[in-house]
Amino acid sequence: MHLMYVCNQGLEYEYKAVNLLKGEQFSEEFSKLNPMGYVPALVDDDVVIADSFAIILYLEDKYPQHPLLPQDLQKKAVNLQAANIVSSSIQPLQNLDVLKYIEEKVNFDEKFVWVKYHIGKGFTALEKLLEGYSGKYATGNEVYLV
Ligand SMILES: N[C@@H](CCC(=O)N[C@@H](CS)C(=O)NCC(=O)O)C(=O)O
Repeated sequence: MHLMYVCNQGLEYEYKAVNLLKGEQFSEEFSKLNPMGYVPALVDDDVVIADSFAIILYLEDKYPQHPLLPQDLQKKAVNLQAANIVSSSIQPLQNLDVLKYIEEKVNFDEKFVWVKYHIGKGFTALEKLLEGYSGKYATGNEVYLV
């Protein structure tokens, strides 16, 4: 389902898109994979993982020949920190249910102010963090976790 994994790893996969605006994350089929109603989810035979960080760590362990975390400890920490900024301090604050809540409890326009503030804050922090590390990709010229 909404599997984000770098194609150059040579793994075969089937990609199934879930249209969030159509509410497909709440379908019976997807709810069985993730009752939280969030993408992505990975189905690997009988293994079902519905969290991007857990998916990446699973793939990291299963396919160690193409590490997604650098050996260098500082670079590894930067990757983990950047991933956590996105997954803890940006993404959850702009999910549809959060915006709907603000729209209903505060007002329609406040959700834009909210989203702009949190995305701006997160990306400003990311830019600072990645200064001095970025290359072709966020932390260098290799594809890593971020
Ligand atoms: N902790 C989860 C959260 C994933 C998440 O927030 N996904 C968003 C899209 S990137 C989502 O499914 N939103 C559905 C919604 O807003 O209803 C992860 O990192 O995989």
